[in-house]
Amino acid sequence: MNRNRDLLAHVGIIMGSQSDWETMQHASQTLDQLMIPHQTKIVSAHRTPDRLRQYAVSARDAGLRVIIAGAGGAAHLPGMVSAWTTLPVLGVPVESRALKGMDSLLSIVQMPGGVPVATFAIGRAGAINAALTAASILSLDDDDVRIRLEKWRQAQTDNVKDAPEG
Ligand code: RP5
Repeated sequence: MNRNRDLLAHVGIIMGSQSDWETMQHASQTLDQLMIPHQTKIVSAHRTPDRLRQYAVSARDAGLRVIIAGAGGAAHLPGMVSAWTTLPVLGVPVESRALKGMDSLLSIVQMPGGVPVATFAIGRAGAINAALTAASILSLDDDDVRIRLEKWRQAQTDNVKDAPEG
């Protein structure tokens, strides 16, 4: 609902390929639940390097406050975005077919000192948690976001059953 309203977006979700959307849609859905305006774009470190640079260097002036970057395999997207911006970059390793996302995870997490990427779990859990962390960052100076985030977490707690069914 709040997706791709670029002028209002506080969070940018980028991914290396259309094939990453299956995973990254969970970040977008989580931000939707929290009513946080965000934009989604395909930006590839390898296939569209100029688009990557342009996106990263203009992100802060465009109003973005956090970037969530998902990629798989030789997952250089989050690190290269961080090389071009001082905004917080949250990296989501997408599960690859060949190596089940271990390649993505290690590519994203092993950044050299001085160029940070906050790295999350492989796949859906990582995408959700990156969105929740983006919300947490925004909540530092936005009480409306803080309240919606607290309600989201409380609803999650309330939905845990006492015992398994079936
Ligand atoms: C990476 O290569 C993308 O992030 C994607 O996870 C992976 C495979 O891309 P496709 O070949 O499916 O486009 O750059």
